[in-house]
Amino acid sequence: MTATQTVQTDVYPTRTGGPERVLDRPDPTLYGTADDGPMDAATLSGYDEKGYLTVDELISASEVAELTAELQRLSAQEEIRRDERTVVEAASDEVRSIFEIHRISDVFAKIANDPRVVGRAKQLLGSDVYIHQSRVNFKPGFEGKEFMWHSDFETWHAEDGLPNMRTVSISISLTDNYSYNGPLMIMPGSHKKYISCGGETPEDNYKKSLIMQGAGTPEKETLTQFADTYGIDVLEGKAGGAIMFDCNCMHASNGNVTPYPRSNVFIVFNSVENTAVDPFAAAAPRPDFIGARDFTPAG
Ligand code: 6CS
Ligand code: FE
Repeated sequence: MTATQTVQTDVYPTRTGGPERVLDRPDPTLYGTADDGPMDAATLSGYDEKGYLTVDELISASEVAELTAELQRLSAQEEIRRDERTVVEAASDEVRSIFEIHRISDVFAKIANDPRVVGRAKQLLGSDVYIHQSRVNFKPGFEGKEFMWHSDFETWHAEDGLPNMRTVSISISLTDNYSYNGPLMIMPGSHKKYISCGGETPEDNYKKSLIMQGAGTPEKETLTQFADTYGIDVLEGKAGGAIMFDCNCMHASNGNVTPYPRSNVFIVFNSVENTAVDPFAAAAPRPDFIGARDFTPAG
């Protein structure tokens, strides 16, 4: 270690090759107050307690239509399909996600930096924020695969080097989310406990984990304890609505065997007081289209 390199204490050890452990979360969930943005005290305390909040009609029907048209335009482009930032469904060869969507598309850059979005993220995190990751997720009808239960922070800590839990994701629905077409499921309150996972991070893990996560998925008995303790909320909602959820919520989504696609734009805001350092449990950081190294404030 060079003299200048500061030792970053690892508050959230994981994938250290030891057994899985459930740890307390020393970091707060909510960093701002009702005076710091558009959300009132009741909304904020609900977020603090459950780890998430919902916003009905965050964007208008015409904005949904504009984003959807942009999606269709992008996913039809051969160079987008070939781009390393595009993840294709293993089975159907359909586009599953496009990462860094706010850099690829001006239409998505606009919503990612919209005051209705950034203002809420700044209020929850109590500081300026930058975009750690953005992606648009398609869960195509009949083919959409599931996402197994996980904490996003566990990955962003282990593989992207986010030191503390001062990070919030927003998922803006571009299609109606029904109980049956693979909506987001969150265990309310689970964000207050941190599951330190066993195992170790494989080399270039992101090449597989973005299709089907392996390292960092908790054991079944831990997930059973969590489900029994916290329950499972299924986040149904109309297109144009949004869910904002803490980086450490235990969440998942089922597959989609219905004809109705489930598409959303997913943007991760990290506090500028919590910028990425070296990964805590990986040989090298993931590419910056997955974990940003540009900390320019959003908005
Ligand atoms: O690894 C990641 O960063 C991504 N993986 C999942 C399943 N959720 C969060 C994030 O987009
Ligand atoms: Fe996730």
